[in-house]
Amino acid sequence: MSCAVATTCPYCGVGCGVVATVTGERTVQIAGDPTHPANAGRLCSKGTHLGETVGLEGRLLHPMIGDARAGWNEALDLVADRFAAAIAEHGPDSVAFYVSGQILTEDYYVANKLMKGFIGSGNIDTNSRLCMSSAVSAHIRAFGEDVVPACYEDLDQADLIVLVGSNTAWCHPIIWQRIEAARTARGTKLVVIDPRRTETADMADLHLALRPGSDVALFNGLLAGLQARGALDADYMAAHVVVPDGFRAALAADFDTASTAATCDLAASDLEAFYNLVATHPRTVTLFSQGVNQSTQGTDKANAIINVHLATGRIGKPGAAPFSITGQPNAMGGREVGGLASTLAAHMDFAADNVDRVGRFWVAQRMATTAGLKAVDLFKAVGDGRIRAIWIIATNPAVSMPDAGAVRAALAACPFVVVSDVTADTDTGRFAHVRLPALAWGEKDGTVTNSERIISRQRPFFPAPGEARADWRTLADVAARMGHGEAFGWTTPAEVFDEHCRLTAFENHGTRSLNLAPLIGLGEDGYASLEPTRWGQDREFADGRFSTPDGRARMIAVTQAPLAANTMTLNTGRYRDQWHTMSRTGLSPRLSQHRREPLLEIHPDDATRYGLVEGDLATVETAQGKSVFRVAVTDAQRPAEAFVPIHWTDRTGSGGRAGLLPGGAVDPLSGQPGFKLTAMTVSKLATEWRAFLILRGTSTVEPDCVWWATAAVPGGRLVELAGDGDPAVLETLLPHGERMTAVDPARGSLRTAVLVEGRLQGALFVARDGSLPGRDWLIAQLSESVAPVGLLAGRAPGATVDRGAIVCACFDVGARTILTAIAAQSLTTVAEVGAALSAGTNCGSCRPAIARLIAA
Ligand SMILES: Nc1nc2c(c(=O)[nH]1)N[C@H]1C(S)=C(S)[C@@H](COP(=O)(O)OP(=O)(O)OC[C@H]3O[C@@H](n4cnc5c(=O)[nH]c(N)nc54)[C@H](O)[C@@H]3O)O[C@H]1N2
Ligand SMILES: Nc1nc2c(c(=O)[nH]1)N[C@H]1C(S)=C(S)[C@@H](COP(=O)(O)OP(=O)(O)OC[C@H]3O[C@@H](n4cnc5c(=O)[nH]c(N)nc54)[C@H](O)[C@@H]3O)O[C@H]1N2
Ligand code: SF4
Ligand SMILES: [Mo]
Repeated sequence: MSCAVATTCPYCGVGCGVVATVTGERTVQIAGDPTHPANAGRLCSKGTHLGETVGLEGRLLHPMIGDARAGWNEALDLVADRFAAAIAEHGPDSVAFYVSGQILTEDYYVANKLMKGFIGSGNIDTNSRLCMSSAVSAHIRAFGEDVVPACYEDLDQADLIVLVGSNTAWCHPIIWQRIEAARTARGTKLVVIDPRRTETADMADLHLALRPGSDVALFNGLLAGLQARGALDADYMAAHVVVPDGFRAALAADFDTASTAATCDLAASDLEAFYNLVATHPRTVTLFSQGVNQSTQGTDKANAIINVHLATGRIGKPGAAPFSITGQPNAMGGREVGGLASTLAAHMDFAADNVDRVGRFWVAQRMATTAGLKAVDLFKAVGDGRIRAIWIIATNPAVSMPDAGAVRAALAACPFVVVSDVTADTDTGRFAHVRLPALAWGEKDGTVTNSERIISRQRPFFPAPGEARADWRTLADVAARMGHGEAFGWTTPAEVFDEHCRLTAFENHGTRSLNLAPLIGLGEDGYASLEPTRWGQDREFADGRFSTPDGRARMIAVTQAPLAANTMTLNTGRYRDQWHTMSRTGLSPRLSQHRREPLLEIHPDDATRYGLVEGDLATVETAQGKSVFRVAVTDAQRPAEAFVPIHWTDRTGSGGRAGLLPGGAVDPLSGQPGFKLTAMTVSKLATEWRAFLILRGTSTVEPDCVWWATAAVPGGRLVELAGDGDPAVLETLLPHGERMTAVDPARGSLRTAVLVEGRLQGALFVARDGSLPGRDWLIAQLSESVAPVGLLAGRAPGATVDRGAIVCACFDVGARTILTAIAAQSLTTVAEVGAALSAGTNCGSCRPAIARLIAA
C-alpha cells in the first residue's frame, strides 16, 4: 500500500511543496506538489533527487555518550545535570544553545522558550546569524520590524528584477524559473550585481561585476542617479518615510557617476544603463542574499537597497519590493519565534515591557533580560571558558563558522558539548560528549516558513528509525528534568504550534505585523490538514504604514566603508547540486556528478602570475588557516579574486575546507561574518603522483596522503588522491578479491582492479605523469555484473572520448555529448538541446549551463 504525503522540501528557503509516495521500507518517489503556491509542481535538481538521500546509511540512530551507546534516560539525565550544574555554579550565561534554520518552528520555539524563559539567558543563537541576520537588522532599522514585504508573485509581475549578491539559478532555482518565465511572458529585464560571472549573471541583460564590498557606493550612486533623473517619489516620502536631514542634498553632492564607477570598478556607461533601467521601471524587485548579507557592512548594504525602494515608493505594490531571500527552509520560522540571540520572541526585542509580556505569557521562571551572544562571540566565549556547556542542534559549526579552526579548538576545550543531529559522524559531532539522534526529513512533523512568509507543513512519511526523536521533544524532556515539566508538557507538535501562535497574538494590538491569531485553535485535525498559509498581507506595508511608533519607514544614511588595498581576495559560496556540509546531498550519486571536487576558481592572469594551470592543486592561505583545492582557471572571476565552495568537510576530503579561511570580523549591527572577502595568498602544491580510487558500496575512507576528496557515484564512491612517496600503500584501501595489476615503470603508472566473481569491487589508478583516464567508464563498470576484459585500459575498447563533465544531473548528460549534438544537429536554443537529448527538460537547473555551451 502506498499513499501520497504532501510535505515541504528540506533544502532552500524557496519552500517548494513536495508530494512523497512511499514505495518500500526506506524508498520514496518524489514529485513537485502542483497545488503548492511556491512551486506549482516544479522542483530543482536537489528537490528532484531527494529520494536518493533518505536511506539509513550514516544515520545516528541511538543516543551516544562518548563512543558508547546509551539509553535516552541516561543521556537526557546527563544533559540536564550538566547544564543545571553549570548554571548553579557559574550562572545562566555560562550555557548556550546554537541552533539552525533547518529545525522546525516547533523545535525552535521550544529551544527559545527554554533558554530565554527558564534558563534565563539570551545565549541561544543560530546559523541564521551567518545567513540573513544583516537583512533582519536592516528591516528593523527601516521598517521597525523584521518583515519581508514581498511575495513570489511580485517576481511574476515585475518589469525589472535586480539580483544583488545572489546566484539565484543555483541557490534558489525555482525562483529562478519564475524569473525566466516572467522574462518570457512580459519581457522583464534582469540586472545581476555580483563580482563573479555566475550562471545567473551570464543570463542577465546587464551584469555589473562590481568590486567586492562596494554595494553601498553602488546603491547610493543609484539613488543619486534616480534623483538626477527626477525618478524619486516625493509624495510617497513626504507621507510615509522619515528622511534624514540633508540626505538628498548630500546625495547630489557626493555621487557623480564617474566617482561611483571608480569606487565600484565598473564602466560609467554600465552604471548609466543601470540607472536608466531602474528610473524607467516602476515595477522593480531587488532580490538580495549572501553577497549583501555576508559582509562586514551587510546591514548598510541592505539598507542602501531598501533606501532606493522607499525613495521611489516601490514597496507594498505588485511587482515592486526589496526582497531579502532566505537560505534555509526555516530561516524565517526561526525569526518568527525569535530564535536569534538579539531578539526575544515573536518579533519582540528585549525592551522591558516585552520581557514582562513574554514572561507573563510563558509563566517564566527566569526571564533573560538582555540579548545573548551572537554566533561569533558565542564561540569565542566557549573558547575562553565563559561558556561551559553548549548544545548544538542541526548545524555543523566546525565546518561552517568563520575561522572554523578556532571554533574546533573552542569545542575541544569546552567541558560539555551536546550535539543533536541526524548524521552519526560529522566534524562537529567528533567534539561531542553526548550525541542525540534526531528525526530527519520524511520523519519529522511540524511547520516551516519560506521566504515569502508562507507557513507549510513538513509531514512524516517514514516511521522514526532506531531511537531517533523529534528535536522539540528532546528539548522538552531536558526542560522537564531541569524542573520545568509543566511549561514544557506538550504531547504533540500541534500543541507547540498553537502556543507559538498564541504568543504572536498576545497583547499584540496591531503593534506587530506577525500575528498568527487566525491559526490559533487549529486542533490536531486542523494542524494535520493545514494548507500552505501566508501570514500578514500578500504585500506588507501596502497602506504605507510601517511598524515604527510613528508608522513611518526610515531612510538610513549609509556610507561606503573603505575598501582594502589590492591584494588577492577570497570569496566563498555554493555549488548548484550540493547543500552545505553535504550530509544529505553528498549521498546522491547524481547530485555529486555536477562538481566532484572542491575547485579554486581563479582568473587566467592570476594563474599565470602564480604559475598554476588547470587541474593543478593549490594551497590557499589566509591569516586564519590554509586548505588545498583543485585549480580551475576561468575568466568568470575578476583578476585578483578567487572563489571556493563551502561544502567539503573532514569526512569528504583533506582539502577544500573553506571554513578554515575566513576571519571572524562581523557586521557591527548584525554580527554577521564577512564570509565573502578575505585576504589570501595562493601557491602551487606539487605532488609526485596523482591517483583515483573507485570503491563499491557506501563505506567511507580517509586516506593518508597529501590530498584527497571523495564523492558518491552510482554503486559506490570515487576518491581523487595526490601524494608523494610509494603509492603502493594505497592498495591497502582496496577490498579483498581477485587482483589484476598493470605497472608501467617508464610512465610511473600503477593500475589495479579487484574483482569478486567477475564483478568490479574496486580499482586504483596511479600516474606520475598526470595521465589518468576519465573516471566515468570505470565507474559505470560498478553497475555491470561482469567486468569487461581490458578493464585496466580504463576505457571501453575502441572508445576515445568520454561524455565530459555532467551538465544535466536528471538525465545524466555530459558537456561533450551536448557540444557534439549542438555541432552535429546545428542546435541553437536550450529547447532544441532539450528536444534532442532531454537535457534540461526536467528540473531545469542546468539550463543556464546549456545556454553557455550553445554560446561557446
Ligand atoms: N545549491 C545550493 N543552494 C542553496 C544552498 C546550498 O548550500 N546549495 N544553501 C542555501 C542557503 S542557507 C543560502 S544562505 C542561500 C545562499 O544563496 P546565494 O546568496 O545566492 O549564494 P552564495 O553562493 O553564498 O553567494 C551569492 C553570490 O554573492 C556574490 N558576492 C560575493 N561578494 C559580493 C559583494 O561584495 N557584492 C555582491 N553584490 N555580491 C557578492 C558571490 O560571488 C556569489 O555568487 O542558498 C540556499 N540555497
Ligand atoms: N565560508 C562560508 N561559510 C559559510 C557560508 C558561506 O557562504 N561561506 N554560508 C553560511 C550559511 S548562509 C549557512 S546557512 C551555514 C550552513 O552551515 P551548517 O548549518 O553548518 O550546514 P549543514 O550541513 O546544513 O548542517 C546541518 C546539520 O544538521 C543536520 N540535520 C539536518 N536535519 C536535522 C534535524 O531535523 N535535526 C537535527 N538535530 N539535525 C539535523 C545535518 O545532518 C547536518 O549535520 O553555513 C555558513 N557558512
Ligand atoms: S528550489 Fe529546489 S532546493 Fe529549493 S525548496 Fe525548491 S526544490 Fe527544494
Ligand atoms: Mo544560509
